[in-house]
Amino acid sequence: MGVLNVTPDSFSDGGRFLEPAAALAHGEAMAAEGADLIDIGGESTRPGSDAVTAEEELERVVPVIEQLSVRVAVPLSIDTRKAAVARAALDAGASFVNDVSALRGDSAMAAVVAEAEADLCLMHMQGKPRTMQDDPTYEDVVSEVKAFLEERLAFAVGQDIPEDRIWLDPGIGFGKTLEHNLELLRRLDEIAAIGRPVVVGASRKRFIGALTGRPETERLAGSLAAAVVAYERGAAMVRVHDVRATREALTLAAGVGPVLTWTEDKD
Ligand code: HH2
Repeated sequence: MGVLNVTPDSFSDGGRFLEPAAALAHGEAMAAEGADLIDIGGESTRPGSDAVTAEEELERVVPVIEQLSVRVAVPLSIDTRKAAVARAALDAGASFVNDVSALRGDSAMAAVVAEAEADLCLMHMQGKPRTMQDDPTYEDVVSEVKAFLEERLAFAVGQDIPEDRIWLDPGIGFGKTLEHNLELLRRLDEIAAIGRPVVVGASRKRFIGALTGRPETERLAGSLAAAVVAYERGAAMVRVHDVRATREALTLAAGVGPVLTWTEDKD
């Protein structure tokens, strides 16, 4: 899943793709680099970010989705918490809704997704973007995120969204400390055990900078390591800024195949 942020303030690429022409060119480039899905967002959810109005979000994303959907064969995702934005994006050519609020942000969202027969990603977040990094606390981050995703999955299915259209995401960096993020990646197999495909968005995030000392634009090596680790522990999709490099890293990891457990008494 390639990230296309049509925003002035996203944490690693804010302002670069706010102009529709730049956004289209970047979307086409990611499709050519092998993205399987392009995730278009008009509102930053970085820690401390301010919400934007539906009108503003619509103005940013709809023209890009309309034009990109006729230029690339790759399916398009709308990254939004607002039902009105999701509906317009689906009408304009998107087929996947990436809702970082997991249907908690807008009570009309579930019906929009159900009616359009769209795919849906439900993501875990503790708190709200403005304050979520103030003091995130968990007894056991993995079991709490897992229980949340199971509850949201059941809720979505109860709202007539077929289970086989739903993806789950532990929400790396959304109300989590460095240790929480590492624990979620370490034990990602427990999230995958829910039985739905797992999405992981670790690309260029702050926890990578905390470990490597690198600014947002210099976190490719850490991001690739996170993608490979996530893949090996059961992620079905990774949400990334650097499509070509990630595809190459995952092609290598997939070529090697799954981790095998050594047993002494093999024939
Ligand atoms: N992370 C971001 C935004 N949307 N969606 C999912 N499903 N999973 C994620 O981890 C995720 C997401 C934040 O990254 P980015 O879009 O690059 O930045 P910003 O929110 O500042 O636009």
